[in-house]
Amino acid sequence: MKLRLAVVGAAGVLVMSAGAAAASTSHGSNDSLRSLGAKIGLRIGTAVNANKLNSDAKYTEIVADQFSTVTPENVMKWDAIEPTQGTLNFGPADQLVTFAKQHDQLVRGHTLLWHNQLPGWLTAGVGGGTIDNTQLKAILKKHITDEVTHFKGKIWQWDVANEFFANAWDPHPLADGINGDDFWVQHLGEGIVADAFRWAHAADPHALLFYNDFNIAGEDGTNAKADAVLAFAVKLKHAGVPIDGIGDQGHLDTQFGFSGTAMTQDLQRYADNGFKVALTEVDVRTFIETTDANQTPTDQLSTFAQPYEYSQMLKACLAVRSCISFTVWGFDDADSWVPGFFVGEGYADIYDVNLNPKPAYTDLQQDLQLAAHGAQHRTGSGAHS
Ligand code: 9MR
Repeated sequence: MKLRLAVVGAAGVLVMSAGAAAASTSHGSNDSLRSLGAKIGLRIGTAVNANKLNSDAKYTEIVADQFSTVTPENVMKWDAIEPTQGTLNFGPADQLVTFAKQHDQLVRGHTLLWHNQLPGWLTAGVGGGTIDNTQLKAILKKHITDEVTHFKGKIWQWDVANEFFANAWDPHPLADGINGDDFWVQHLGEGIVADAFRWAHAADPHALLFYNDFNIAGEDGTNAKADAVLAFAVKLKHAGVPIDGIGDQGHLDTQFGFSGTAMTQDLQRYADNGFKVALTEVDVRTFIETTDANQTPTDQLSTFAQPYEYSQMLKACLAVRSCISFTVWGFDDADSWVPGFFVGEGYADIYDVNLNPKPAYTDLQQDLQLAAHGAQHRTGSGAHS
């Protein structure tokens, strides 16, 4: 079913249409993030909570109207796709893919190879010794092949491998920066990353294949992780591994420093080495009054820092021609993963808990307006006028 929307105010507030005056939503209303991004070839995306899509009308309208690419927040992960070994459950992900097609959106597939959200039968089998490493590799190959084949032709970018590199706090990095404690690296060695790209490419040769991670575009003080990812990706490319792009997740926290300049430089460095780049999971969290359901920040200054960091990330993407999509990791605070993962933090998204746009939304919209149209020419600024 196509959603019909009518009025979208300057701040992106949606008003339901009763009928004939409704504008088609397939390309978003005029001031929507997606429409503005489209003018410069940039896709604006969101992670989608599949439980809300088509069941919460306002949520669904915003997804349709504001975004030109969608990422399933959870329903394409292995535990969702194969909760019981051999029984594949593509239903919820198929619904999102159908929705995206109806609304002229492209899909970022997320994610094929990760240490998290693995099916219980798999981790139990490996832990209990009933799945040995040879079997594990065959099971993984089947998983990637089955999933990519199922969605063949319907996925724009796949996050093939996710979060393989060590952070400063991880105790056992390998020589090239890969996390030696990663589940897959421990069992199958780091060559499994290249295998995953090859298997995905064999199943859908037209999908863009991405390596996805956090703190790999200027957020890491030493830049060691970004350096390691770049060197690794270049090595794969030279070895003929089908890797097209690098995704920086962009999960920021206002309590840490952040340099938009460093992000721009790192994104450009990937681009200069022949990779497409994408901001894949953008959000900016801060400390909140935890007793307040509205996720009000504890510090007034963070209500300025939060939209500022969004804007800096978008500008970094805008500055790099190979940056082809900018995706927020959920658009509303009510659905954010942040309060459940970081004690005392929230306010991470661009819409509030009641699905109203926040200053971060307006900042992104203004940045895109300027990128799309430039500033209006001044009149009356001449010496004699
Ligand atoms: O937002 C996702 C949350 O709903 C899940 O519970 C969580 C489980 O691992 O994964 C979250 O998404 C993650 C993404 O898939 C990969 N990068 C980090 C994201 C936030 O944890």
